[in-house]
Amino acid sequence: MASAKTDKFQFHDYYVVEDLLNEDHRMARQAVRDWVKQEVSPIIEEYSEKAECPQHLFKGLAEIGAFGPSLPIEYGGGGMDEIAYGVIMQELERGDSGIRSMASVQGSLVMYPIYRFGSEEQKKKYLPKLGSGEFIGCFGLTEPDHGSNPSGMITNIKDDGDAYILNGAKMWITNSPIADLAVVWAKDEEGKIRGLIVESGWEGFSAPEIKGKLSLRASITGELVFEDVRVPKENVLPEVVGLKGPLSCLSKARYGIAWGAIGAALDCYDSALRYSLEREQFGRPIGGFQLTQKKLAEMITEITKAQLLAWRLGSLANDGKATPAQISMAKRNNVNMALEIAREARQIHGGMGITSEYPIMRHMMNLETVLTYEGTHDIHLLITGMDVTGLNAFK
Ligand code: TGC
Ligand code: FAD
Repeated sequence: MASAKTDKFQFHDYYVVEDLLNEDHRMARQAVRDWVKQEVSPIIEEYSEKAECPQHLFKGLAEIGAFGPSLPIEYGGGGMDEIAYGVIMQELERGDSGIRSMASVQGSLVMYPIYRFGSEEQKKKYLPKLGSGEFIGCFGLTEPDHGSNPSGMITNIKDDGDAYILNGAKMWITNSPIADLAVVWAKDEEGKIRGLIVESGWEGFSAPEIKGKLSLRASITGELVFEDVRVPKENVLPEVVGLKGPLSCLSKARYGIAWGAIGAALDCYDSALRYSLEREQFGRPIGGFQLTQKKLAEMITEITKAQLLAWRLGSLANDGKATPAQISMAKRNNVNMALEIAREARQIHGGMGITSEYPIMRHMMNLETVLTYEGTHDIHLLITGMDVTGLNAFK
C-alpha cells in the first residue's frame, strides 16, 4: 500500500496567465490548492490503489466551494464566474481526476440541471442539501447500448395519474452507488426526453457498483436500474424537453474538464521536471540531455497553449458566448494534451514512473477515462468537423 507522502508540487505558468486572473480567482485557486495539498495528496494513492472513493471528502469539497462555483449562492452555488469555476477544477484535477469528477457531477450535472430546468420547489428542496454535501447526486444519461448516441435511449416513463412509472437502466454512472438522488433522462410516451429527479430510497431503484475499473479508481461508478419506480410528477424538471437538456449540462461539465485536465498535466510535468534535475545518469542530471529537454520543452509548450485556450474559453463563457463546439474543442485538446504529457512524464521517470511513488501512472490511467467520458475524443472531433463544414457526420 502506498504511504502518505509530502506533496512537492509547484505551479507552472510560463505565459503568466496569472496576470489575467482577478483577486477572486486567485483566492479561490489558492484555497483549493491548499486543500488539495492537505486533504487529497496524502491519501489519494492509497484510495486509488484500493479502488475506494474517499467519501469523507464530499463535505470538504462543499466547504471550499467546489460544487457549482458559478451557480448563485442562494441556490447552493459559489456565486463566482466561469473562470473561477475553471481554476477550481484545475486545482482539483491536479490532485486526481476522480476528485474533480466528484465536483463535476455534483455541481454541473446534478445541481446545474435542477437550477436551470427545475421548479422553484425542486430548487428549494434539493439544491441547498447538494451544495452543502449533505446529499450526493448522480447523472444518468448513458445506457448499456447507448453511450455516444444518447438519443437512442430506451429508459422510459409512463403516465400513472399523479406519478410516472420509470423503467430502464443506466450504465457507467459516477457516484450512483452512494447517491441520495439521481437526475435521470428518460423518454416519455411520445418519445420526448425528460429529466427527472429520482431519490435512491424509492422502491424499484437500485445502483450496483461496477467493479474492476483500472482507471478513475478513487471514483465510484455504478449502474442505475429502475424497475417500476414511481416518480411523483412534481419531480419532473419542467423547463426542458429534449436532448438539449442533458447536452447543456454536458457543456457545463466539459468546460470544467477542459480546465481540469491542465491540472493533471501540470502535476505530471512538475514531477518530471524535478526528477530530471535530481536523477543522474552518465555522470550528470538527465535533464541535461537534449532528448529530455525536448520532452520537457514540448510539455510546457502544450500546457501553456492549453492554459491560454481555457482562459479564452472562460472569457467567452463569462460573456455567455462560449459555443458547445468551442467547448468540445477545448475538452478534446486539453484532455489529449494531458494524456500525452502523462506518457512523456512516465518515460522521464524511467522505471520509477510505473510505481505509486509518483503520481504519473495514476493520472495516466485516470485520463483514459477522461478522454472517453463526457463525449469521447472522436465524438468531439466530429462536433468540430460538423461546426466547420456544416455537414453532420452523425446522421
Ligand atoms: P443533436 O440533434 O445534435 O442535438 C439535439 C439538441 O441538443 C442541442 N445540443 C446542445 N445543447 C447544449 N449543449 C450541447 N453541447 C449541445 N449539443 C447539441 C442541439 O442544438 C439540439 O437542440 P434542438 O433545440 O434542435 O433540439 O443531437 P444528436 O442526437 O445528433 O447527438 C449529437 C452528439 C453525438 C454530439 C451528442 O449526442 C453527444 O454529445 N454525444 C456524446 C454523449 C456524451 O457526451 N455522454 C456523456 C454522458 S455523461 C458523462 O460522461 C459524465 S462523466 C462525469 C464525471 O465523472 O465527471
Ligand atoms: P461507445 O459510444 O460505444 O463508443 C465506442 C467507440 O466508438 C468510441 O471510440 C467512440 O468514439 C466510437 N464511436 C461511437 N460513435 C461513433 C461515430 N459516430 N463515429 C466515429 N466513432 C464513433 N455517463 C453518464 O451518463 N453519467 C456518468 O456519471 C458517467 N460517468 C462515467 C464514468 C466513467 C468511469 C466512465 C468510463 C464513463 C462514464 N459515463 C457516464 C459514460 C460515458 O459518457 C460513456 O462511456 C461515453 O459517452 C462513451 O460511451 P460508450 O462507453 O458507450 O462508448
